[in-house]
Amino acid sequence: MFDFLGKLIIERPAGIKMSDSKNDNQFDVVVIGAGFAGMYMLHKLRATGLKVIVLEAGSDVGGTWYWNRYPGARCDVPSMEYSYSFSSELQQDWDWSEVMAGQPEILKYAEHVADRFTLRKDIKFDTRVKSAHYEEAHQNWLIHTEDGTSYESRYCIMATGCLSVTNTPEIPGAENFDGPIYHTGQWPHEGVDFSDVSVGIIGTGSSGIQAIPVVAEQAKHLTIFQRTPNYTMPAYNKPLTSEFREKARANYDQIRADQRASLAGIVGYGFGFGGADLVEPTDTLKNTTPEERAKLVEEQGFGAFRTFLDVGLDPDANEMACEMYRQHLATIIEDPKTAQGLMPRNYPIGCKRPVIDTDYYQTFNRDNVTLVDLRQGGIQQVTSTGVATDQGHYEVDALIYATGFDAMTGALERIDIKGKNGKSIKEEWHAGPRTYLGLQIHGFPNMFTITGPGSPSVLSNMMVSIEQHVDWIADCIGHLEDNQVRAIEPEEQAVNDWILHVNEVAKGSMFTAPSCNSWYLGANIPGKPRIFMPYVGGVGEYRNRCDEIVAEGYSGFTLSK
Ligand code: N01
Repeated sequence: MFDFLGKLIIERPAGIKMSDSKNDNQFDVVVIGAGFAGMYMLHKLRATGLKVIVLEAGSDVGGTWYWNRYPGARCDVPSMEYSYSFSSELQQDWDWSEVMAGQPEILKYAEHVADRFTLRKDIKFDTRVKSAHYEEAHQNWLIHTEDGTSYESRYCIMATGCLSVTNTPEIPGAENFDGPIYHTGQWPHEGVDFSDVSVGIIGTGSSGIQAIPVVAEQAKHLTIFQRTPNYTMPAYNKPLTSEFREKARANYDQIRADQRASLAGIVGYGFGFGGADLVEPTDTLKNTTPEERAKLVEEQGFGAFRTFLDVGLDPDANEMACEMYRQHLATIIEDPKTAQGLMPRNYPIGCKRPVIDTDYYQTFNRDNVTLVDLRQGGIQQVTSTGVATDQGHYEVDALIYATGFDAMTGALERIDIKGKNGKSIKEEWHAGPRTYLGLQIHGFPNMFTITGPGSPSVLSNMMVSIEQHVDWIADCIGHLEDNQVRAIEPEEQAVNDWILHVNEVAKGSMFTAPSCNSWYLGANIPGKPRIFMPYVGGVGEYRNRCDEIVAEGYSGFTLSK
């Protein structure tokens, strides 16, 4: 166990300034969260000689991979790309077993990193942060945890994750249900045995779509309550050969460089759709005839429209692609009514987060699976024995909520964060999140948000975006320390300009189409302001802008001595 009152003294590289002497609860930096962001932040800051602690609500490292242990949980980014690049030895040593790794393997990787870099000794687990208040008089952050401890720190770094606060809709009667209710995002660590159990699952986003095939294999019966069908593509996951791993490892420098310069932080090195390389779409779907489109669907299935550039830009071309999608779907599902029920309609492909699945649609051909298309009649209430809908009552013994997260802002707003003049983050963000670069908030000096709203974040391979932010923040703190600067915060005008830019680049994309309701827009949480939160301009462009800002002497930031 981590000995919190014990020694936090670490070896300081020669030439690096020692922090002032401090008592046990005074730090240079408090990092909140020990997922991949918090872990790397700790490793990086240690090298600067500052006194750092990480506070983590869970009992171990891993963040999203620690909590999301539902059956079928898997990453949809190739594992050799969804991994740290900061240590060449680490990336040469670690063997990924599959193209897209499952949750247990990714958690093992996080644990390995924690062991390898002895991270746990500076992480206080089972510690949930309740509040973080900026004390203007001392230019410090005062951080309180639920166990009643207070920490004082010059810098406060939020590594709280973008999809870490679960969304549990208040469905009337849920408290009267006789069986257990699970949430995919807070899955029991000991696992759940669904043998001989009739299970109901609410939600068909990435989590539901991953869990459904695996639960169906085990359960007596699985009833799927689907409000909005999703567009989902097969993952074509498979074991990695040692030849492939070796080849990728030999090319890691190039792969990492290409990731950093790309749009989404993914190169797709050898892992593209159906085993083919990823392609840059260039063709125009609107120039094709119905016969040509039908042929494409017959030959390429769900991949039929992947080479067409206008699908992402032109609503009419997008609707053609949606129709091609539905045509192929109809050929997979045996029961025509179920096929109709699974067909997404009235919103574009590319509005919601793309879903990658394993045997999702095939699952609906099983005898023990029932689809309840809630578009034909919604949920009225949960009863003691099941779920009552406008289409009738469905008996289930156990319920799974695969109902997602209060994304991007949820984890930050759940903490009582107050900046200058006692202004809360909730007040500052009452009309939606306002940041400069997704890294800092005006009026909250020395607080940083890793992969915060306004950065590429959830639109990218999170590992690439996490590493970029951590490196930027560590360099920034190093600059402040070297130049005896006491505080940094963005100018209000810089925030306004950045938000304008974030909205500008998202305009015209399918993400912000009027018919689109996604968690990117906050549309899944009642009362949440409808604002497109991540930065769509791409990780390469974004990185360049962040670097330019540093080269311009931190333009848009106020640095005070
Ligand atoms: O959550 P979601 P998720 N009654 O919000 C439904 C990442 N992730 O956990 O669409 C009935 O996407 C809701 O219906 P609707 C990934 O970024 C990644 O699945 O609002 N239904 C929807 O179907 C992903 O996008 C991986 O109409 C209700 C579902 O619940 C993000 O996490 C794996 C309802 C929620 O879908 C979130 O995915 C898993 C209600 N009252 C997650 N309330 C990979 O790496 C909500 N729903 C592969």
